[in-house]
Amino acid sequence: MDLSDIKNALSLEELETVRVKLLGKKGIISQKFKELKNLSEEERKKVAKELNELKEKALELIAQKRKELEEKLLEEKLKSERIDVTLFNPKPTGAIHPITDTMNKIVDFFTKLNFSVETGPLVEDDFHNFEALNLPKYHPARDMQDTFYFKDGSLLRTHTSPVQIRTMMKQKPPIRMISPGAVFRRDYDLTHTPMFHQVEGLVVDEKGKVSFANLKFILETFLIHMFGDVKVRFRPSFFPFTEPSAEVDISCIFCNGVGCRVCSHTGWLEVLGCGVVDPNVFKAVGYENVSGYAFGLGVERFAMLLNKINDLRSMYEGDIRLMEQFK
Ligand code: 2U9
Repeated sequence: MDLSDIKNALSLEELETVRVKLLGKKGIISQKFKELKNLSEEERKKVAKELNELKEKALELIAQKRKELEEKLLEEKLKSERIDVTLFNPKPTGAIHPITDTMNKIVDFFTKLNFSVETGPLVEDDFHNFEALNLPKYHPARDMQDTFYFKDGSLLRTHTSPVQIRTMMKQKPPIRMISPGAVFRRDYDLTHTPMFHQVEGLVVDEKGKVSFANLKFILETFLIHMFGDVKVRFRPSFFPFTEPSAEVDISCIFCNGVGCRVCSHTGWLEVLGCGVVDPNVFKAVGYENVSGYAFGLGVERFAMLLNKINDLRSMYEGDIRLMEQFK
């Protein structure tokens, strides 16, 4: 009996074949055990001892060989899958995140119309996030349920509006600005994440120079730029910082306004809020004899509609398989 087959096995599969040949139910060693009964008692003892020793030896050699082959396999795998991260790749890999892409398209539209891009802190105070925006103490929007507060009373901004307040307080009118950026609300479901992005716009000039009609024209042009050939409608609404206020709908881009599940069979999708700036806001920043309009939108909502994304949470999981689809 020769155990050299074990040593000569070149792969784990070959080793398994050898193991079965030697130690399997019908294997050579098992067969020899069965033949013991044909021997005399004296010989049986002797042969049985030899067979047991042989079996032990075979098991030991197989275990040894298996370890060796597994290590070799792992080494080959590591070698073949090795990535040289220092290599220069002239072609950019990866993809632009759909939220970034949508944000860029929105910002591009307004910068081409001479809006400046303003930014501000993510951690805000009560005055800039609420008070100055005609959201007095005890207003429901200030609820702990919606806002992330710090122990010292500061908070994560719930909209980018404090940037407009800060801009007005450091500049004189006219103002023609957008404030793109991250905002935070305690919300988490299919269409809401605790951090999301807004773009808000503000235009302020001498009293009488800016009107709801200007606002309507800008937003209609913007929505057709973003969504193509859609109908746009303005519905009266309420916001503490604008009066009058409106919500803006586009005809459903999935069913062309006929009615489907996405638009809840209304034929319309709500995409924007807007209005004429409330005089209380101008009072808070010390502006006099001005009028203005403002609007706000959620970038994630635009990205979901434009890219047919139905679970927003997937956007923030960093799964490369998802991002591959946006190359
Ligand atoms: C100042 C004055 C007025 C910004 C506005 C909206 C209407 C609005 C929502 C859209 C989707 C928020 O992300 S969202 O949930 N926004 O409906 N925003 S008017 O008005 C301002 C802002 C700043 C000084």
